[in-house]
Amino acid sequence: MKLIDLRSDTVTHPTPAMREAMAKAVVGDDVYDEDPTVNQLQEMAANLLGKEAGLFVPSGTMGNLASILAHCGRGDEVILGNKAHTVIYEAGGISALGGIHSRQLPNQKDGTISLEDLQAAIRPEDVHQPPTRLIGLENTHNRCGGVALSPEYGRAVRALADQHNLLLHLDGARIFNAAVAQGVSAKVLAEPFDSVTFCLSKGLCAPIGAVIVGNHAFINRAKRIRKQLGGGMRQVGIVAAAGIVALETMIDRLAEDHARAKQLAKELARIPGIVLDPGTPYTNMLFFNLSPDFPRPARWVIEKLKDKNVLVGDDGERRFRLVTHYWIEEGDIAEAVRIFKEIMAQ
Ligand code: TLP
Repeated sequence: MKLIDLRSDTVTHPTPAMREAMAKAVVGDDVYDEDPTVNQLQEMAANLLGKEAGLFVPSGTMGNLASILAHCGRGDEVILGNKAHTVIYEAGGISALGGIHSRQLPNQKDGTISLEDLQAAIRPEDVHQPPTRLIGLENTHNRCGGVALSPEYGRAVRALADQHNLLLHLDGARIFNAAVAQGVSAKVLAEPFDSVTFCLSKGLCAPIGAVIVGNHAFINRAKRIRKQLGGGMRQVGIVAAAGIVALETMIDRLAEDHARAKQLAKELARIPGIVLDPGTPYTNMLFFNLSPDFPRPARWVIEKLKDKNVLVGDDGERRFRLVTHYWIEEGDIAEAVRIFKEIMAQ
């Protein structure tokens, strides 16, 4: 029986075309900048996002960490949303390893931080306060339901950052989902930012890796930091080869994942005991709650689903997260819904 794994798009395996490209990849020592496949991937990434240069890193977490460390010194402050992945899921790396102070402002339901809150949080020149250096945003925004931030919002934050001489970083782990969902290019979404991290190993299906992009000076600083973090890899073209296939063939099809998430939402909404977040899903993520009258916690439902080969994520006692991806096919949605219905009626 097929395992229907809806926990995350991080669970995706490489496609057959990726495995073939990996087997045939021409490699070199990337710490010497001599891996032609890595160089090709970095150049493709930079072009796609309209930046001068790119840097291949092992994970989205390292991409955000190296970027923020490249922008901020010890004691500097970065403004982040309180639901940002960097705040919740990156083990406090920016503080632990960079001595960077994070100022966490409320994320609105649409994944943004209000311009008023941003404006009010920017510190004056004052010896008592850490200097504000950077603003970090996330697109799509994971904990805000996979919602996509618009190009207009990015530009408005850029204008504010410019008034105060601040830098802007984007955790664009799923920037291509945001682009496809809004019918705009990733370049347009990336344009207001000094640096962007995006992931190859989520909806794009590559087994490992993320790329950070920005100007040459930023990428040079990030490269030294990547080395400090132990992320200087050698014949890593073997992995980058899958990333090239990902960028060439896996972006436009993300629309299918979004359509399947919508289909899943429509059918789950009909099951008594399930209460969908209004407006959801925006992209490939679906968040929903158990209704107050449902007698059991999410964990109970999750264990029952697991017994039937359906894996879903929880996001609190009575809340779920389901994520669609390349390996979730048409029939899997109907099957997952059928099993959900059966369990919710027990
Ligand atoms: N997110 C994972 C978990 O860590 C929660 C997931 O299953 O969604 N930025 C964003 C917005 C992310 O969602 C993630 C991964 C990362 C960064 C980190 O990427 P990796 O896992 O490559 O370090």
